[in-house]
Amino acid sequence: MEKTLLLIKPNVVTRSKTGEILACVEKEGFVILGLKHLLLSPQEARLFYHMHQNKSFLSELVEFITSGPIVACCLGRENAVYHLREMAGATDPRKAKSGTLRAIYGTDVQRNGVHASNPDENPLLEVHFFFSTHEFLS
Ligand code: 3AN
Repeated sequence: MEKTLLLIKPNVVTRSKTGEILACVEKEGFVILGLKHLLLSPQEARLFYHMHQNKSFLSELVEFITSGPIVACCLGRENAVYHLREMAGATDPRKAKSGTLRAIYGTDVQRNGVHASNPDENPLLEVHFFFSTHEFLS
């Protein structure tokens, strides 16, 4: 079973919509292999988003993702990385297809509700950023 990482961002968690998102992913055939509620430090957020270190929006992104609790979820299913990206929708919720998580729960390109691992950015490494091997089912 392929694994991927879903992050439910502060703008969703603080509105108590975490359960809705978890229900949506389970309905799409994902198995919740690991689940964690946490508050990232700015240092951890910069490490997680290291691929964006030269982007103009990095400081805003770090400020937002550390502004409140997030939920990290290791999800499994066949073609998990591809399917979760499809469910998440385009980075900018205003451009995301209707019915996608970002179209429903996002408000702008930064407060876009969820992170779904990018196939080019090593999804398993992202899972291990949040979970040690005894913290998720394989
Ligand atoms: P995705 O999450 O769809 O793979 P990336 O990897 O380009 O998109 O961006 C990572 C995160 O950085 C996005 N989820 C979003 O929160 C934030 N982001 C991307 N582009 C911008 C931007 N122009 N302004 C502010 N935040 C952005």
